[in-house]
Parts: sequence; structure tokens; C-alpha cells
Amino acid sequence: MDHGTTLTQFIIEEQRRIPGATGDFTSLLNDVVTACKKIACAVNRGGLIGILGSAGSENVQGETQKKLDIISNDVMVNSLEWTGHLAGMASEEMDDPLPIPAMYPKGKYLILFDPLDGSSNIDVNVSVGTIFSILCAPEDCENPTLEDFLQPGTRQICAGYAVYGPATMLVLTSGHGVNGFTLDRSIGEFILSHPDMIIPADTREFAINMSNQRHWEAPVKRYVDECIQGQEGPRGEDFNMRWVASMVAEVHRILTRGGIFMYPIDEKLKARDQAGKLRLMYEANPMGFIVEQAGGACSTGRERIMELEPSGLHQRVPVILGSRNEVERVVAYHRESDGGKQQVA
Ligand code: AHM
Ligand code: MG
Repeated sequence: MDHGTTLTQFIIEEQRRIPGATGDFTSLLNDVVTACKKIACAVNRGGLIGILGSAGSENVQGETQKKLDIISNDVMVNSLEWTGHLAGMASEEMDDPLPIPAMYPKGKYLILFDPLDGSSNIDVNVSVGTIFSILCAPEDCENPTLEDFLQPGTRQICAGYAVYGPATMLVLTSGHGVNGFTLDRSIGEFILSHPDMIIPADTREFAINMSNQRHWEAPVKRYVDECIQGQEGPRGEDFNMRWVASMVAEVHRILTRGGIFMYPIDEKLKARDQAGKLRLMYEANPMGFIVEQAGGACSTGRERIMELEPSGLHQRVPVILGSRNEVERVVAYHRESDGGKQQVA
């Protein structure tokens, strides 16, 4: 019985197209995929084995950690540290980059991850996910420093996410388009189910946390206000709104049917000295890479996210991503509001 193209088959076939490829990267990706399957299993059984709820600790950013945040982080670390493909790893849940223990061989790649994004949704059984970004370590780098991790998004060689929803899916890019795979639990393999994912350039669906409306900057207020005015407003069409509070689920929806997702800078974040809510290195950059590869756009409202020069591992940035024409409209509203003259048609 033919189950279709497995993810393992897909990445080996991709590797064969690269002359001189050693298989190291393929093997690393397989290890990441295995880690995601283990996390999917933990998330799936959470309520049955007593691992829902708070762990009673905080991460470096002062956010309460859930038990599953910590379990997922441990799964990623334990699944990847021994493989010999990595020079180091960094995670939303760890203060500093984690060196590879001396007893294991080191490799040429760096990985950054958010082991369980959207974890405020775990206890209410709403989709959560794992996001990862793979970079090359500098040549002959035995022990990568923090600076070695601080590479702009344009230097990513691969990015992906797993979404633990009604089905577990894995979505990947290594710079040649975006492909989606669905976990077939009967054989324990991810099967290519969404080849060449493309985000439509136009959309009539936006996602933003409306409870922050009074804190937003003028260009975001203007954009959302025009959407809400619908047929009677300047856009002349009705818009729909969604907010899952799980970035992986929002990006997945946008990759599937289009849309725009915004977590902009606002006065509330500024008052806390935060430059945004979402983290550049393991949320905005990998999602930016995936969205751009699917034909969409990803900006802070003022700059392309992938070109930002990172200044810290846990740096936060405003994020506006999705259908290209809508993202460009929001960027143009920022330009106008900041004093530029450019008008939107
Ligand atoms: P997390 O990494 O601590 O889970 O936070 C990131 C999440 C995103 O998935 C989501 O878009 C956002 O936080 C939701 O924020 P809010 O609760 O302010 O709506
Ligand atoms: Mg997160």
C-alpha cells in the first residue's frame, strides 16, 4: 500500500540534488523531526499523564513556564545534543546558548528553537507548535559564542515548524519553496500532503489581538479600522478576523488560505521597555523565512524582518506577516505616518 512521499524520502531526495552534500544536514533534520514527534506525543497525552499546567518557574523573559514548555525543551535538547551535527543550540526556554557536551562530537550547524510556542493554549486544548531555525556555525568553530548565533534571518539555511493541532503537521523550507507534511500515526511518518505551499497575495482576513487596540500606533489603528469598516469603508469589502494566540496556528492558517498576522509594537510594550512581543531569533526569523518562501512578506512595519541585525538572543520585534499586498499596505501606512509621502493605491 502506497502511503505517499515520506518526509525522510523527501529530504534525502532534496539532498541528492546538492552536489557534494554529506548527509549531515539531512540527518540533523531527521533528528529534529523525531523530536517533534516526541513533543506531539507529549502534547497529545498531556491531560492523561498529568503534565498540563504551570511548572511554577519563569524563563529568562519573566514568563511563567508550563510543564510542557520544559518537557518540550528537554526533548529538543536530548534529541539533538548527541547527534554530532550541531555546534550549539539556543532556545526560548534557556537563558544562554547551550554548548554541546564534551562527550559528544560537534558538527557545523547551529539550531535555535521555541520548543512549544503558544503554550498559554495548552491547558485549553488549542493548537500549539514547535518553531526552529538552522544556521551554519562559523568555520572550525569548536565552541560557538553568543555572537555566532546572532546572524540575520537571511543567513538561515532552513526553518520550519510543527503544529500540534487536529493533525500534527510539519512545514519546512530550506530556501526552495515551502512544503507541508502530515503525521500519519498509523505508520509514524510525516507524509508530504501540502507540496509547494503558496500564500495568496490578497486576503480579506486579519489576525491581531484586538484587546491591545488602545495601545497601537496610528498606522496599525488605521489599517484595522479600515478593515472593520468593511463594505462601507475605504476598502469597499468586508473583512474577517481570527486570533488563536498561537503564532504557529496563525501562520499555518495563512499558509493554507492567506491572511495577515500582526503583533505590532504598542504603547503597552514600550512602557515595559519591550521592542515587540515576539522573539526575533526563534519566532520572527524562521516564520519570516517560511512566509517569504511561500510568496508572502514579513516586516516590522518599518523594516524587512529577515534583514535585521540581531542584538540579543531573546530580542523582541514587531511582526507583520502574510499576504504580500496587505503587508505592503501596512508598511506603506507606517511610511506615511512616519512622514514619508508614499501613497497606497
Ligand atoms: P509564547 O512563545 O510564550 O507562547 O508567546 C508567543 C505567543 C504567540 O504564539 C502568539 O501569537 C502570542 O504569543 C499571543 O500573545 P497574546 O496572548 O498577547 O495574544
Ligand atoms: Mg513562542
